Amino acid sequence: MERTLVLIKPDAVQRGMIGLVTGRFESKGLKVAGLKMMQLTDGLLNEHYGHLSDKPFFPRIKSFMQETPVVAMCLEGVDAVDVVRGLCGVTNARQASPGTIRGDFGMSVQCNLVHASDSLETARAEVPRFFSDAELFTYAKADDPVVYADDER
Ligand code: IDP
Ligand code: MG
Repeated sequence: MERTLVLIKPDAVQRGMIGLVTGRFESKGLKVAGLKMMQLTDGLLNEHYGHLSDKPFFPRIKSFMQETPVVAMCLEGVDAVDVVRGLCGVTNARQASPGTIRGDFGMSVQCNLVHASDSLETARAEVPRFFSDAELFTYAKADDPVVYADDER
């Protein structure tokens, strides 16, 4: 099982889509291992978006991500990193495929509703950046046996 980080961004919070976005992941069969609301700090965003620090839009994305609290979520499942990225769609929401969260609900590059870890290596850095061990839960879920075949888990 993999674990990956999702952030529900301020545009989705402002638009009342926390439940809708969370529901997409739950309906897919991903397990919520951690979930909380957070007001992101400059320090955390400098770390989280460090790979974009030389981009002209870096200050804008930092202030955008602080406009409201975000919802941070750790999702668990087989191939969870790729599955979650696929559910989100490509960065530019206007180009994201219908059926994805960004493709169905977004019109912007910046305001694209969700963040999702882009690789297993990134997820392994991002999950502990946002969640302590005590905030992550391992539990059996009633639908586990029907979400996967026995040899897939
Ligand atoms: P990703 O979220 O699809 O992984 P990244 O390239 O990691 O995309 O960029 C992080 C976030 O920065 C994007 O989700 C988007 O909100 C914002 N962003 C990326 N490129 C641009 C841009 O060209 N203009 C404005 N914002 C951007
Ligand atoms: Mg990214």
